[in-house]
Amino acid sequence: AALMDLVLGKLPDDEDGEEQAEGASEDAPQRIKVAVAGRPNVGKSTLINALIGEDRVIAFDMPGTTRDAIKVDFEVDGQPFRLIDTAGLRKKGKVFEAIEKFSVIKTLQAIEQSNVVILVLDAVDGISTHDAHIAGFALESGRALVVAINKWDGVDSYKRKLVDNDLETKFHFLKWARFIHISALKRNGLNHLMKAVRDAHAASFAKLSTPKLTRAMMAAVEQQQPARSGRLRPKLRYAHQGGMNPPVIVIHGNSLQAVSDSYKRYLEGVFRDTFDLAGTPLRVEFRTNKNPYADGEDKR
Ligand SMILES: Nc1nc2c(ncn2[C@@H]2O[C@H](COP(=O)(O)OP(=O)(O)OP(=O)(O)O)[C@@H](O)[C@H]2O)c(=O)[nH]1
Ligand SMILES: [Mg+2]
Repeated sequence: AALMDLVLGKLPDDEDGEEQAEGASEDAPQRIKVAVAGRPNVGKSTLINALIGEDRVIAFDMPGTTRDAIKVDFEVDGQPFRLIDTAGLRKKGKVFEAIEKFSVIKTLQAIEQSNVVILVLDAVDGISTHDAHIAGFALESGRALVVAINKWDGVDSYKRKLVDNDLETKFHFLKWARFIHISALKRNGLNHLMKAVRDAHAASFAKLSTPKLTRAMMAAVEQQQPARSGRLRPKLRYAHQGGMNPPVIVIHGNSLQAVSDSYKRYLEGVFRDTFDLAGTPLRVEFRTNKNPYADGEDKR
């Protein structure tokens, strides 16, 4: 969101108010909003046309073909989707850049307003650090993410290995995301892709009960205690869900400010495994009990 503020800083609010991110809403929205994002020319528009079975958006072998965020509604097996085609993002210095000035803003907005992002990569062109930056933005925005490695028809087995190795090094921070090899042109792998989108969406709107979360947390603590930090011994008491899309898990207790980042990551991993939260970012937050009588450990 920081990047979004940076980009939007000097610009008028031009979007329709209807399109709010639904992170705070009680239930998953009926229609799954999917932003299709990636570098210019990777095949985003081709993918959308392949999914809907019509040539509804313009695809062309020229970077910068799509200038605006275009919405297309369609259904798969009775599940309504809204696909949002976006302009390809380039990276220049610390900010994103598109062929046209306003395209980048529309693209970043489309990501923020979606429930799931399909990040399209180009196997023929190879995996670049720009791809990882776009993934990083999706991650920061909290959206569920599926990575589509497109143009798989255009690479031989040698290049396929190179691409997969590259993905492991450049996308190691996305271990929880699904990676699907597709050919938008030949319409291969599209069922797999949409299944992954539905799973990621379900995970990002998962309902996690307080007793189940607390039980999982207790089991994690039993397995491995949080380390003492100076005179502070963190005490984890219970956990509840603080939000969806992405799921937020709030842990209550004492001296939680002393919990290390690595222990926090350990807890995230436990929650991911326990509740099958593949495909979505996950946030674990700590809330320390302010009651001085309940906080005896700190006083001594
Ligand atoms: N071999 C191969 N070519 C593809 C595939 N998908 C797309 N292409 C080609 O890649 C080129 C770019 O496709 P687009 O769909 O316009 O790409 P885009 O990501 O929408 O590009 P921008 O709108 O400029 O950001 C076109 O020539 C497509 O035919 C694929 O699966 N295999
Ligand atoms: Mg396009």
